[in-house]
Amino acid sequence: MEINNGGKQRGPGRPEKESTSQGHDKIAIVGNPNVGKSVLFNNLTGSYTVVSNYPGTTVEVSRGTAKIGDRTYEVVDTPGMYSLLPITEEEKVARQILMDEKPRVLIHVIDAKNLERMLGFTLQLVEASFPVILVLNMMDEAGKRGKKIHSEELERELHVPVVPMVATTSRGMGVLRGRIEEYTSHEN
Ligand SMILES: Nc1nc2c(ncn2[C@@H]2O[C@H](COP(=O)(O)OP(=O)(O)O)[C@@H](O)[C@H]2O)c(=O)[nH]1
Ligand SMILES: [Mg+2]
Repeated sequence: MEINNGGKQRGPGRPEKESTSQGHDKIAIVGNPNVGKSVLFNNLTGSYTVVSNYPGTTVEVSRGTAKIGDRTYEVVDTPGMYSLLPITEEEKVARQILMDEKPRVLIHVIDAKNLERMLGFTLQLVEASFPVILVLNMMDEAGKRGKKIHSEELERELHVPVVPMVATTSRGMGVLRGRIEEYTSHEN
C-alpha cells in the first residue's frame, strides 16, 4: 500500500484514513478509461488519497474522502470499464467494487465528445438500478467541435442528474457537489 499525499505526512493518528471506513456514504466513480475519472476524483478528494492493489489482483484502486456540505463521503476511483460484463481484470475489479461496496452514489463519467457512443453504458447502470449521477466531462473539447448538448433534456430522458463538466478546470464541480448532497439527503 502506498500513501499518496503529495509527499507530506499528516499529523499523528491520520484521522482521515481511519474515518474512511466509519460508515460514511460511499461515492464510486466509474466509466471508460481516459474520460477524466481520476481528475474528478482528485478534485473531490484533495491531496490525501490511498492507492492500493485490489485484493488478489495487481489492479490499483485509489480511495479518499470528500467533504461536501457538512458530510464526509468515502470516494473510490474505479478502474476503467466499458460495460457491466467484464472482460479485462480492471473491469472485473470495477464491477466487483460496484457489487460488493454498494456505493450510495455512482458517478458515471463520460466524454461529452463521444456522448452517443457512451450513453449505452449509462443506460445499463440505470437499468441495473445503480444510483447514477451522469457527468458529461470534456465539455471544453465538445464545445470546440461545435457539439451542442442539451443536458436538461438528457436529464429528463434518463431520470438521473446530469452535470456538464470540465474536470481539468473544475468547471461543474460545485454543481456536482450540490447534486451529490441532494441525492444523499433523503433516506433510502
Ligand atoms: N480537455 C480536457 N481534458 C481533460 C478533462 N478531464 C480530463 N482531461 C484529461 O484527460 C486525460 C485522462 O484523464 P484521467 O483523469 O486520467 O482519465 P481516467 O482514465 O478516466 O482516470 C488526462 O490527460 C486529463 O488531463 C476535461 O474536462 N477537458
Ligand atoms: Mg484513472
